[in-house]
Amino acid sequence: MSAEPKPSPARDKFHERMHSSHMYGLWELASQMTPNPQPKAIAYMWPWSELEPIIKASGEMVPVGEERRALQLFNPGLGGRWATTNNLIAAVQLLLPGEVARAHRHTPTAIRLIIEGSGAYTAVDGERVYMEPGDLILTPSWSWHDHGNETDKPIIWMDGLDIPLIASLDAMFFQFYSQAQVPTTRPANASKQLHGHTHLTPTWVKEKPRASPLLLYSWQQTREALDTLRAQEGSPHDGICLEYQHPQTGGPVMPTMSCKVQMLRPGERTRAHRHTGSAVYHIVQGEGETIIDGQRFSWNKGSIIAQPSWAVHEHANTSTKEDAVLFSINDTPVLESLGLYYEEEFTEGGGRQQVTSTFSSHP
Ligand code: GTQ
Ligand code: FE2
Repeated sequence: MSAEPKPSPARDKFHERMHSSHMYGLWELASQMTPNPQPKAIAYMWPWSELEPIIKASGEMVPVGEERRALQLFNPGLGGRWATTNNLIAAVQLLLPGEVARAHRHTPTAIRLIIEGSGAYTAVDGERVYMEPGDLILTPSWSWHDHGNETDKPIIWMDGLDIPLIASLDAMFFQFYSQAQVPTTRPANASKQLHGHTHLTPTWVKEKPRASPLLLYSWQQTREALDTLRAQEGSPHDGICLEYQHPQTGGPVMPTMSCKVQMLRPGERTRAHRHTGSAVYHIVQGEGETIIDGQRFSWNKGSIIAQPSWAVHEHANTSTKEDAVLFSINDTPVLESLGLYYEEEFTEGGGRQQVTSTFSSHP
């Protein structure tokens, strides 16, 4: 450790001169090279009891105009930045009977996880993808999309996007379509008919897009998979946890975002771990708690939780009778593709006694 230089008027003057020329000394910045990630985003929960009345009131207070009726969840640690975690935004969107959210496209990638209502659609590049509760629907980067609700009931879903990441990469592009909706050019749920057959991929399709060509991952299939795997040990950190796959590559559904679903069986509690990359959870069913960096969040159906990078986390199903199911989005594909994915696990839940680093190069 070098001793702090003594303050002196000459040295102060030198610093002023340097700053006014838009220069900073590394000696002024060294504390920003932190020994480990120190996200500004905090762990935070929006309970459904808070989300639901506000999203429902938005239906009376705001029309669907140029923009969608989507409540963007701002992380309280990010000082008003449009972000739920450093790289991800989550939102809750409401579309009332008869409404159309006009067609647009943008470089940020989006996913929808249907919360409430049934039979409305998102149209993606001319294909209407119909929504049922628990379904995951993809909107790949730069694909045209509009939403429509021709049913007689409101529909509510969670949006997950990589808007903060794309903005920080200065790769944001956005366009409105010339009309309210893109003409339908393919049958409803065409991507599911073509690509939605587990381990059976159509040989005549030569195109392998970066984002999954399967746009609809139905809750029915997800539920069946979770049920079938119920007796397995599962992951010590995540229970029966499944990653949604790109059907042609086996990789994550999008280059920048991955989606997972996890079932915690009655009374199940997972072991704590941490890793680079942030996540947003949405509770599909059940009751339980997630402890993030020592802070306990008690959740129930509909709640949404932000988890920053490198935060120690563990989950528990606090019911002794019912399953709990968590859906989540994360930005780990970005970290992984850049060689920046690090993980530490803790042998005792939250106890932090014993640390195993996945990468020997990591301290
Ligand atoms: O539904 O297309 O929450 O473009 C944020 C940006 C939803 C959408 C959001 C979007 C959308
Ligand atoms: Fe959009």
